[in-house]
Amino acid sequence: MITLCGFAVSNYYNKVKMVLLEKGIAFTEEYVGTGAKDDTTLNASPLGKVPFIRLEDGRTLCESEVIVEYLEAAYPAPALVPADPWAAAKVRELTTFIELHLELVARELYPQAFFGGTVSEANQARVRKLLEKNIVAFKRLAKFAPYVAGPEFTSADCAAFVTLPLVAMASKTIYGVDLLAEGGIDWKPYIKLVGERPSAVTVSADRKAAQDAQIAAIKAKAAAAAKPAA
Ligand SMILES: N[C@@H](CCC(=O)N[C@@H](CS)C(=O)NCC(=O)O)C(=O)O
Repeated sequence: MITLCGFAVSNYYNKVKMVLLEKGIAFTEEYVGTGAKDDTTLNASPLGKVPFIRLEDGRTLCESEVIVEYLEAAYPAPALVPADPWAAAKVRELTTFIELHLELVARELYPQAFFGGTVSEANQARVRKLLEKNIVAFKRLAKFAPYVAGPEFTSADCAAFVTLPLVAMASKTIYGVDLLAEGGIDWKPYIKLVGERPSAVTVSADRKAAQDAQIAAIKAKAAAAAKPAA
């Protein structure tokens, strides 16, 4: 059985998990946090990023989109990428756009948007310019008809489902404006549609449970630190 390593709050982890669920592939999950220093983790994921997968014979693979492509090749049915090479490339083009030009740019905002850190005003301004430009470009490619690549649900939807709300939330928190919506991407009905799929329901419920547990742990730590020594 495949082991999916990482954690349920990670968007890239959740993209792969959604693909596994959509394809009905048997898998187990193993918690691996970021910043690992041990050889076993670094041999599997040399930058210590999640997710990565481990096969039963111990072979490992990192980089979420590479994992998705492996799963598509090894478990072709149900297909999440069209058989036609051009249509397949268009699906991959969208995933690349979503991850490279939206997520990776918005990620620079996460320390302040989600983790209580700060992002300098200069960086906020730089990221905003880039995001605005990239969102216009994404709008030219995305179909939302009703799925991001057209009438069929594809692996690009697994990327879009876990990414678009993050980009919207991060920009709303930092700039007070949901840059996706402002750029004319009506992402909420799309997320609602995809969110009704059993794979998405599972991913979202697991992510919420993991987020709630994280918040509870932070609160417990703060309460313990505030307690006067006996
Ligand atoms: N390109 C990688 C990105 C994975 C990634 O950035 N994962 C985050 C969690 S969502 C992570 O591991 N961050 C820790 C780090 O960058 O050191 C992929 O697609 O798997």
